[in-house]
Amino acid sequence: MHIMNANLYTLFQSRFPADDAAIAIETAGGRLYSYAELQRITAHYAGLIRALGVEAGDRVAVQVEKSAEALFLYLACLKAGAIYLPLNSAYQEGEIDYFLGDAEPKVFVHQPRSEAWVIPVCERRGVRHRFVLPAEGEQVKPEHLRASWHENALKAAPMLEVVPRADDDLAAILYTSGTTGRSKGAMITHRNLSSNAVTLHQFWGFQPGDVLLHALPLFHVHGLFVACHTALLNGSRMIFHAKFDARSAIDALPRATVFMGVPTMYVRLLAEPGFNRDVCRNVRLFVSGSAPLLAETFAEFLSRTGHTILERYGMTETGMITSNPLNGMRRGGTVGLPLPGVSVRVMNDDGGPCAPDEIGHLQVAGPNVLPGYWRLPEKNKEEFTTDGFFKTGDVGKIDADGYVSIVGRSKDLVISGGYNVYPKEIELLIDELPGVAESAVIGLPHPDFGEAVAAVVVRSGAGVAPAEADVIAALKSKLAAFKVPKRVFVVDDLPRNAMGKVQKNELRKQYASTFVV
Ligand code: MCA
Ligand code: AMP
Repeated sequence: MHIMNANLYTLFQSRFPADDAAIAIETAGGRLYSYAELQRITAHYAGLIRALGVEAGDRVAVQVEKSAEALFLYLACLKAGAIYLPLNSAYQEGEIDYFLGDAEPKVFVHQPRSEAWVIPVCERRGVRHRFVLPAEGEQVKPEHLRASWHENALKAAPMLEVVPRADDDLAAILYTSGTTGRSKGAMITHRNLSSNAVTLHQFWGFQPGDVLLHALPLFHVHGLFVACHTALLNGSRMIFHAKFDARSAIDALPRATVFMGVPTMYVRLLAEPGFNRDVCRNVRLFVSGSAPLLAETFAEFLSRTGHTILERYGMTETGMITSNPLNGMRRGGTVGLPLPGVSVRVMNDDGGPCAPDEIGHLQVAGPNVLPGYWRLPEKNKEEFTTDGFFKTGDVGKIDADGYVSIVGRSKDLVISGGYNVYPKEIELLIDELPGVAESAVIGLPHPDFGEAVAAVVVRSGAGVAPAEADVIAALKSKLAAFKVPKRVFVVDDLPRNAMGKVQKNELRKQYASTFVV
């Protein structure tokens, strides 16, 4: 009997262009990688993964800046049947230490600049193999050559076959912080990824000749899965910008047909006087997601460019859930309709279904939804309903036409520039600082990031009150910079309700105009 290989790489391979010279990636430095080269380098990378003794199901952790090679490393993990564990390049030692301890990867590929602390962390966590992969254009220093992922891989025998994987086998683990302050690994299967990729490719009408301007980071769902998967399934060229920069994006946009971004990127494009209809003349689709798109951004974009931004909604745990339609009505302020094959429902506090337009808890089921969290069986019970729906923690409604709107969150979460920040993780660190009795971390409206992180800190009775700059400096050494509060307010006490619970709503009101006028 012939059993289909459910490995996502097999799906990509079946869609790669027949023309070997077709370009897969164009970097900002002007380097072109053809689809043939993508496959050749990926095969070498997969060969090294195998040579290291990584077996199907073993984890490979990766914390590198965006580059074509970083994408090939992801593809090689798929091909070799390893579980890919991408980590934000901004994470600091303490954060990485936790992830390596929890996921127990066999291999860690990291950025050269963090070698000094990575070596002891890998030793402590029993990570057997360590390599470096520099950012695009970054020279490998001679002392790093021995540990260079790329150089070593090119010496390894290429892996030509694709390791067989079943639908439910894990392809990736992505850590998301939690309301307890402890990150949990979302286990993502080959089926989760392939079903969502095929759906989006079709739903967004990818067509021959599409070129994607890719300016998102490669270590989260939006940039790695949503953007790369649709482009790879289409055999498209991706113009890779290692970092989003509005002016560089404006220079590249005339050669692109599709752009995907977080709302901050749209706000920054609109802030450029040179951004206009002409720049967007060849673009057929602008997609926004990861955070709420403000109605004013949606409207200004339409008047400046003639384009209606297509807003969609998703989560690390579920991939994409809803999307405004390609051809039908794209309704600003909504995240569109459930994607084909994905079930979305709104439930009230008692667990019953909400009527149209009634606000409640959004829940989702479908082939895109994760099977559970890495080694956290109790979390799996909490986060799923008994009939198998995943509780998103988002609060919203569905109108009579089926359009979903998100109106809030039941989880204590701040989304800053498309990055999720869980207040609890930061509060735990602030509370350890000298002179601090307790703290509350909140999100405040911010013109660039949508929401920005701020902390309200209560001084302890006896001690010297901590200075704002000291709190920020202390956190910067422990946390990725995007999580560090942009402002810290020192107060005598926090507002509480009758039950003694801190009223963050009150704080949000009190400090609402911190970043906006
Ligand atoms: C950078 N900084 C930030 C953020 N980004 N602070 C708060 N929030 C942010 N998002 C800080 C840096 O730490 C630094 O601080 C200073 O701002 C300048 O940093 P720089 O690197 O120059 O910033 P940037 O390159 O301009 O970055 C802004 C950005 C970036 C382009 C909007 O944040 C970004 O790429 N966001 C996209 C995130 C994303 O891909 N999300 C998808 C997750 P300092 O000066 O103090 O060091 S997937 C997801 O959410 C689901 C599945 C979904 O639906 O998509
Ligand atoms: P993450 O855990 O980083 O994958 O972030 C997922 C969360 O981002 C969701 O639960 C939503 O709260 C939020 N999100 C994603 N897309 C949108 C959107 N279009 N509008 C509002 N919130 C969104």
